[in-house]
Amino acid sequence: MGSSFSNISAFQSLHIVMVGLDSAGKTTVLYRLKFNEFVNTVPTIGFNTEKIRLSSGTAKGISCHFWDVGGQEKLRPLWKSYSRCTDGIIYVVDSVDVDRLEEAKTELHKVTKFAENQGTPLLVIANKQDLPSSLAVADIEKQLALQELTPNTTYHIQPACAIIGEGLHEGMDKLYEMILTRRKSLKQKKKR
Ligand code: G3D
Ligand code: MG
Repeated sequence: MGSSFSNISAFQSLHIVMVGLDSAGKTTVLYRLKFNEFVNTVPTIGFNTEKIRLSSGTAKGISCHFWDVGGQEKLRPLWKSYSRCTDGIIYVVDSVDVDRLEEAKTELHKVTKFAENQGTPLLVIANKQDLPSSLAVADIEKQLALQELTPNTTYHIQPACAIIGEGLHEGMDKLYEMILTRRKSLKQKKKR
């Protein structure tokens, strides 16, 4: 592991919450990362949680405690309590579900505006890129208005296909980098 990644111990777990509209592919992402294979999902009523040691990329060996919270409308009020004070937020978007992109945008902006989430690094997974009608990442970034998120939200948008796992480790590496950068700047602020 490179020196810039050496200040999170392999024994320390990062706390990551995964939210997004129902059927975006959150649970598929979770079990793909956990088992390195496709697991058939059923709609999540409540949440799933897994401790996963990342197996690839620059974040290899880093342990993450994931919370995958159901995305149906009646479950979304739960997102506030699950996302508060986490190390990172993953927001999964269905790149084909153009009709609900506006709804996805509204819900995402709500989550990043919670006081407890100020500054929490955000990984947006533009999922289902394997489907021919999937929107390009640049379009999704624009439609979700990611650049309008509060000024202190650092984000990365990652094209992915959770079914085969493509893009997931790249995305996790970016999230990990953003988490490290944030920790460093919080430490420096404390010293001042
Ligand atoms: P959720 O947890 O966000 O609600 P799920 O979503 O993980 O349950 O996935 C919802 C559906 O999307 C599932 O199909 C799942 O197989 C599918 N899916 C997830 N990721 C991808 C992907 O990258 N590409 C494609 N093509 N499909 C994906 P079903 O048929 O079980 O509803
Ligand atoms: Mg689910």
